[in-house]
Amino acid sequence: MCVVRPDVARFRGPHPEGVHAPPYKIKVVEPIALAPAERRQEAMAEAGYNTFLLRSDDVYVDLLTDSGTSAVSQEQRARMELGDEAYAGSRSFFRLERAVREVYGYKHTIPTHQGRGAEHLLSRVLVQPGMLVPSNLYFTTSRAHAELAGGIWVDVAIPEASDPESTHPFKGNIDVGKLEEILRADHHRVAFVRQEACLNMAGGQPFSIANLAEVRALTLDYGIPLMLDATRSSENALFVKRREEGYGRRSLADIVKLIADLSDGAIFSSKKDHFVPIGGLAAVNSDRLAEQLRELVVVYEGFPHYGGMSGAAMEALAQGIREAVDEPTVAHHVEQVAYLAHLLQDAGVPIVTPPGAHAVFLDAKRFLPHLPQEAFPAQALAAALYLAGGVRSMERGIVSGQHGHDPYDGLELVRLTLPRRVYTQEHLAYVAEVVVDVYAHARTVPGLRMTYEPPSLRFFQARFEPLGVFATI
Ligand code: P61
Repeated sequence: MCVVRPDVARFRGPHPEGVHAPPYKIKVVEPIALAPAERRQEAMAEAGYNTFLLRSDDVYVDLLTDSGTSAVSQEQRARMELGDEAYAGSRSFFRLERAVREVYGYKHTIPTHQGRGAEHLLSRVLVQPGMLVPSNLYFTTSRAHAELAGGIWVDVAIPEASDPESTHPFKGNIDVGKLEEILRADHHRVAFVRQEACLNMAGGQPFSIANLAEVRALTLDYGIPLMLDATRSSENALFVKRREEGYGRRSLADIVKLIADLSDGAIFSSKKDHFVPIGGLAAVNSDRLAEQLRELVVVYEGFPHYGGMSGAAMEALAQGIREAVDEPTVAHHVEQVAYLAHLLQDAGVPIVTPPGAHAVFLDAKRFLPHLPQEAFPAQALAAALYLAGGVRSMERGIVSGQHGHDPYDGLELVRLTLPRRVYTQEHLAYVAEVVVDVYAHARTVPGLRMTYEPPSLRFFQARFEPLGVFATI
């Protein structure tokens, strides 16, 4: 059956969400191949059972991340030719600044080499030792920069954010009561409040406008800056349009702007919603804060008119920002995720619900119930998926989440992340087959032992040894 909606043709297959036909066709291709099973065994051992350490030549379908891995459009490529590589006063910077003003409305744009560059600058300016940073869950690099500046991260996510089985439509919401308590008791110690769009660590889950507006009202009452992590705010806006009453008829661009209007500023990793391989931004309204950020950008990133990006990269980013409010483009990505999620749910595979913006998250605690958390179930599952079918995913469990030597009994997830405009429905069907196969043999997946633990952001480079033999599936 084919149902035509005004915006785009929507094909409904056996899966309730169906899938959008892509609003693009493919002009340039990159060959990929499934390495033989013996090579995959060798490659995984060489990588110390850490998917970050695999070579991409050994990977077939790469769902490690949507960061910098999306396909650029012909318009982005064309504009790259116009890159003005002047060290200062680059035309490309001013085009980028205009795109940020038009799409998000922020007055000042400070470009950085990528998102964590912006997080670093923001934390250095706003966080003094001992200050608090309340946020809807943490993100690895955001928390690391706040802590390097001496700050204390405080989780103010709603409890549903940490429950993989909750079907709450807005698991990215902040617990307003909890935030109010902190502000009431300690507002002079709060550096800024951070709210992340499509909350990565909860499974790519959005916040509602109603929640953001409440958080906004509180931060205004106490005079505390509200800074968004707007890296995936386009997708958050799409969920608002589809799930929150009163927004169904608003354009995606309107909702994206509304989200930005409810904040004092934002950081962006532009490698996600903005479709560029590299780049990031801090964007703020306050003249004073912009001045302080510019004082630091020259130390750590580059002159404020490029901040670590080339003129060509800024041109691609300016165009990418406009594409990030194109509803069919954003909807296609989110619906690809929903499609993969439904294939897996139909087969009984335990995933985080509802499916998130940019990834399907497997719940490794339920997938591999025989493994205790000390045996790194999510890390082991990511290894098993690669061994079974060359599919690369990312651990988001105790390896990524444990903080120093604090006890950790939190989420234990494997992220299957979809780059934008890259993989087809056939790739997703293949991935689903691999996951379902591994699920059928879940009991054979052994745990792991960590053999090398780097001192910070350990998940990137940690190494492991299997506690048994990974069966050939
Ligand atoms: C990702 F395993 N994300 O999701 P940068 N904020 C948010 C992000 O998602 C984000 C950054 C800031 C990545 C890359 C990555 O533990 C990891 O441009 C919501 O990567 O510097 C990045 O932006 C940082 C993967 C980062 C990780 C940290 O795959």
